[in-house]
Amino acid sequence: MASKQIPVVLTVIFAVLLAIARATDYVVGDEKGWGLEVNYTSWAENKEFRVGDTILFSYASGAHNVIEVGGPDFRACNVPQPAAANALTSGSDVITLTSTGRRWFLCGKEGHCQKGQKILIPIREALASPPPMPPPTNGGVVGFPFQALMVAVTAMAVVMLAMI
Ligand SMILES: *[C@@H]1O[C@H](CO)[C@@H](O)[C@H](O)[C@H]1NC(C)=O
Ligand SMILES: [Cu+2]
Repeated sequence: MASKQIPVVLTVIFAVLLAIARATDYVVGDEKGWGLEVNYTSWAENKEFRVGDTILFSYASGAHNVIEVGGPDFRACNVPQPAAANALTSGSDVITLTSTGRRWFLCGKEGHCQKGQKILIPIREALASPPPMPPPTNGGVVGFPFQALMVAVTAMAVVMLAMI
């Protein structure tokens, strides 16, 4: 193959990988789940939550719960009353991140928030157009995520520079 085609091929591969990686399903605390043994600040630290991603709070039902609060309640570990009305309690609670901004969650069980069972989720824009996205039908160019294309073009430029 002519060497001029290599950047194009790499770009296509890169763009496809990016499109596949659109939405992420996070398990809060990973295998330790939602409880008292995880530092959720450091768990969230290196993650990029984006619109369209989901977060799963996994715990033994009854042992904990999940309550979404505002920033001041989050910082003060204040559980809005009545707690039961606001709490998710299934033990397998999925939250879909539908818009950019910040969301705050804590456990409403006595003393748990104070022990660190709270998490701030900063949400950035989706990498691509909002999922679910119809699969490409005719050639795959129409409707292709704009941002993915931008990244791909940048990657192509980098590859071409490297080849000079
Ligand atoms: C949790 O992690 C954050 C960030 O890594 C750190 O600043 C904080 O001190 C930790 N908290 C505890 C209780 O260890
Ligand atoms: Cu708890």
